[in-house]
Amino acid sequence: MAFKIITPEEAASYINDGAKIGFGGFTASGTPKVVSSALAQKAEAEHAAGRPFKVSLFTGASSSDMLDGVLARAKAVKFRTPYQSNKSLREAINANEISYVDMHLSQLAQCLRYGFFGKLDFAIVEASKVYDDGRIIPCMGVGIAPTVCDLADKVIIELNHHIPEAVEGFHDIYQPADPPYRREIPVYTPKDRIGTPYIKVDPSKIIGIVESNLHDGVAHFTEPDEVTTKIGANVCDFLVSQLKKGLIPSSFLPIQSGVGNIANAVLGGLGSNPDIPPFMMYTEVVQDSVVSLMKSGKCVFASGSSLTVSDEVMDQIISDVDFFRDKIVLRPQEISNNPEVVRRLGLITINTAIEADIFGNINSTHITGTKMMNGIGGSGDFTRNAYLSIFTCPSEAKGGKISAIVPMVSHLDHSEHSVSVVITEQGIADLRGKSPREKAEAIIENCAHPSYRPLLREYLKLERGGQTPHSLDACFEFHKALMETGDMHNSDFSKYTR
Ligand code: 0RQ
Repeated sequence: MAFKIITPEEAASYINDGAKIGFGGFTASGTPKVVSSALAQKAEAEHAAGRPFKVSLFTGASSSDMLDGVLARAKAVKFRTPYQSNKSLREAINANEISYVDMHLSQLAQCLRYGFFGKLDFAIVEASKVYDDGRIIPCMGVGIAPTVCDLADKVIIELNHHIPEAVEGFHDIYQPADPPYRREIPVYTPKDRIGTPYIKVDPSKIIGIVESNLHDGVAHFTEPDEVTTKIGANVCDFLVSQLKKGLIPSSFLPIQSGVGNIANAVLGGLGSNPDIPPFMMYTEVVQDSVVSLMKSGKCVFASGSSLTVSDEVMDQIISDVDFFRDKIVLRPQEISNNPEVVRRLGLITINTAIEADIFGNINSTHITGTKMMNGIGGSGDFTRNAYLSIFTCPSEAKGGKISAIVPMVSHLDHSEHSVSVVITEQGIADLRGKSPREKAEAIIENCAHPSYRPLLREYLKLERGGQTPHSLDACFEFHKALMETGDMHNSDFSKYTR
């Protein structure tokens, strides 16, 4: 080995207060796991000695508790982008202790190259194999790893022995040229490989190799319940109806799906529906359900930025690497989520909303307009450029006290111009070709929970004309009722006049 083996503590010792660190990986998959804990301990020691210590973190997407959690609890995070889903970090963000920039995932690598975030001091990336000339084979998540290895002054590699060297060949590493020299990204089908199976790092920048032997720690999804199963069935019914009408080509189109319990149930539904032909995925996260669909032959190929699977499923993949090698490609997120490629391939995109309004605008990120949940993630990269963009959510949350269908979203992530279809367990609102008034009728009638439909209709009666019949006095009455009484059912539209 041409590089020095160092301990996590030695790696952390090079990192000083104010450092900007770019991490490889995407979700927990491929996220470095051990230097971050040593860094958290260093931060705590520095704080105990009365000295400041905070760093800026740039990752692919969410990471894991081994990175975001330990550093947030050590109060060691100054700045964070582009996405997170960690409880401790979320609490610190919402307590305004961390500067959090919620970004489209496809844009981060290029924004770093353009210099929009200043200079990166360190890259910390996980690898399954390191060659003496500086080529590294990532683990099962790529994210922004190639870009941060190029841009950072110093590189620390975590060599994770849990992922076998045999995963070499799963990755396709490609970075586009920057404007004004960028050409088209030559991905014409989800299977196309356009780059190298390795990341090339300048060997002179590698400080050392830290060894680890750890799972990613991805938890199993909960089994679909009645509501998520019904949402999955509604998505399938909709797609089958589109196939039968010839509005989706009979060979079908590649699918993108978000993460989470609903997305898992939707994919399960697609897998068991005999009217859906075998399909490919062009997505960011390949999750447990996709692996099952590959084994059954329903999903024939998946392109993503990570294999975000439970530890048990990862072990199955590792023990059967040759079965999966020609069925999966792992790309940097600026390619897996690239708007140009998404538009060209004609994706059917399925993402989850926190709330939708009656005109088809979507809030994916903020609770009651103020508190950050996770972030927009890749949902905007895909939605805006989809062949068919679908948003799913249960019609109500928190035991019915919250309606997911509201008069006006309290935060806007995806506008009505980008959203083709809204689906809840109640039904399907196909918004294509509909005016705002027609959209409102379809969403209230088909998607809202029956206990909220009369209130939503009362809201519409307050309209004062115009293309989009809002009442700006009353549009947040649902949210006000929730904040004041704890239940959106207590919305009272009689206090507003037309
Ligand atoms: O709360 O955790 O306390 O039970 O939100 O909601 O229904 O379990 O759904 O896990 O799929 O998450 C939009 C957050 C949905 C996610 C969101 C509460 C609800 C529950 C979770 P509890 P569910 P999911 C790919 C694409 C944006 C990024 C994206 C997300 C918790 O899908 O972050 O799409 N998406 N990325 O009770 C108050 C409401 C609520 C609500 C739900 N209206 N008000 N609470 N909840 N609706 C991923 C990547 O980019 C990597």
